[in-house]
Amino acid sequence: MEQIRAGDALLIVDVQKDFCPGGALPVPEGDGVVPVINRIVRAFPAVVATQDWHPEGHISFASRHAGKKPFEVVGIGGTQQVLWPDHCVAGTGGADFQPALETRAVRFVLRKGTDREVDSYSAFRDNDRRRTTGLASLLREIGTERIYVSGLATDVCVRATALDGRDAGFQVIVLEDACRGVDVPPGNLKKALHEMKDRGMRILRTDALQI
Ligand code: VGL
Ligand code: ZN
Repeated sequence: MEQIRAGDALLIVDVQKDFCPGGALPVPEGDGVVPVINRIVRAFPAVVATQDWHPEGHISFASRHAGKKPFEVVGIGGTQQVLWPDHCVAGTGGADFQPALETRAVRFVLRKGTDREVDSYSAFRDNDRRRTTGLASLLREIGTERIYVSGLATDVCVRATALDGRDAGFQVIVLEDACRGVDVPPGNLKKALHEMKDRGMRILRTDALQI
């Protein structure tokens, strides 16, 4: 059993309508993370939730690129970018938290992917690694040592957030049953879980938490 303690923070990554069934970029069973997160959220001394929050015409939208379709990959300024359907447009209903998500214990909401010209999968920095979001400083400032990661999608934003969190010097625990993956291309979800394990992250189920 894992004891939650002072210095722990829960990150809830992108649990938004557009990533749930019926949304613009649905993650299979995306809404399945909601009851799991709701059950554990109050046990954490600090909770940060992120929202993917793109301006219209965002660089990651296939619609921005003539002749390209969602899920194709293009090279943009030296980084490989998967193209997605338009999703999580700032201020639209699709960018809202999934309505059943318990947000009362959320202390900070961090919006990412707000620059029209660069994507940000990670809650810590943009994909081109030029700019941080300020999250690492914020977490340090409030005394965070360990972060537990939950949300969507395991192989995209959860993965990038977990890896960058570790690079930023935090211990990282990925809560496997509190995440769901897009698995595009197929096999990507398994690959992401292996990669996180290989890089020293602990992968835990929420029933192993003492709450
Ligand atoms: C995400 C694809 C595009 C995510 C965000 O939150 O995992 N996936 N933008
Ligand atoms: Zn996005």
